[in-house]
Amino acid sequence: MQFTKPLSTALKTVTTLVLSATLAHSALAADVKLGLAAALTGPAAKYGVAIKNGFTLAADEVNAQGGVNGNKLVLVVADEQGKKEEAINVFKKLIFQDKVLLVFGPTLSNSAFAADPIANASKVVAFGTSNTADGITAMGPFTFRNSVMEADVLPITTKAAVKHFGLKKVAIIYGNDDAFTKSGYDVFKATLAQQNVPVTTTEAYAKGDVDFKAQLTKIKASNPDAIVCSCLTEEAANIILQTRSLGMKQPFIGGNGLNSPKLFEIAKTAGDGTIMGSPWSSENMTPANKAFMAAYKAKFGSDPDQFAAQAYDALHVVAAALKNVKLTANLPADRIALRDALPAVKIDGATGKFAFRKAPAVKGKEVGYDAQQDAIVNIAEGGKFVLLK
Ligand code: 1QQ
Repeated sequence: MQFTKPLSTALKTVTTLVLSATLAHSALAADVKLGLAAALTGPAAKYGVAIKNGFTLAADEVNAQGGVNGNKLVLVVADEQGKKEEAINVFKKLIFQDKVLLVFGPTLSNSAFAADPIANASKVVAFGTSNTADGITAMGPFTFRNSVMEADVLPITTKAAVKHFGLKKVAIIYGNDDAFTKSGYDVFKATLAQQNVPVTTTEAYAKGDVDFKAQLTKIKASNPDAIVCSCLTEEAANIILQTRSLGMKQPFIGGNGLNSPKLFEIAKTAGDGTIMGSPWSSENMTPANKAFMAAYKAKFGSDPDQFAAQAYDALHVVAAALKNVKLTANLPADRIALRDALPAVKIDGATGKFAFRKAPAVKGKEVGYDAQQDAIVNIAEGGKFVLLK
């Protein structure tokens, strides 16, 4: 080697080389940042906090076992408050500022319809763990979900409820300004028509309503055998309580939104007899679910719910995909590589056997992936959901 440069310059070159070698090395065994946009405040926090807990538990488990390919998973959590505008802000922060590899969330379908287009435009996976409305994965090829859509769950739930109670006619109540409650309503309406169950009356309410007496009085007058409720948990709990105060004894049939312990914190045993479909049950005694439930209780001091279970499974799905991704520290390429590794993942998790299913085709558009998972039907007894046998 010829020493043509002054010594100080040569030293600088060496230092730079050493530094970049260190950087390249740390890029290989680095932190993998995964964003989580969840409703941690506001009414949807009933779901969002359980979701955050599920993710934290799973990430801690993966990291305790050495991470993924030696990389530590780091969750970057942001509160989207269950609001569309906040979901947009939080997605932008996670994608452009925090530079996460993927974004989990948001909590509500309503917010996903606002925020997921940003992820798709930025070629970053938006992975919903609680979005069950129709059309979520039609938003683009970067939208994935492991939440089972209402369209898959409600026909099974309705059939079981009709048989269990011998229902002849039902009334419907639903929220008409939320993507999830509206989508659940559309599915219930089609399902009831298909199963030849007449609807005595259909009543709607708006987000934030707390008094449902006007709608319930009409439902009472129509004398249904049961009430179908496409509602989020807090509204459902208040509707159930007000139904009882009007002297109505009908059982309820609901979707995914009802599957929260919060329903019973408010409605107590007034909710008994409610039938609801879900991929997850605390009575599902598979080794994976037993381990999940015990670990959750040990860490958070309370029992998990469906939303915690789906979040927990989603982290394990992404960890499984990451095992097959060679991270390069080229963020846009890594984001796409992770997207391409996801569809093949299959796991046996807290919610049972899980696989992805390509979303129904939309003309002229690329679509994402839905959950391929069986739903089970639960009934509320003594203030909690148990398997309907
Ligand atoms: C949705 C839902 C809610 C119940 C989320 C917690 O399923 O908004 O799609």
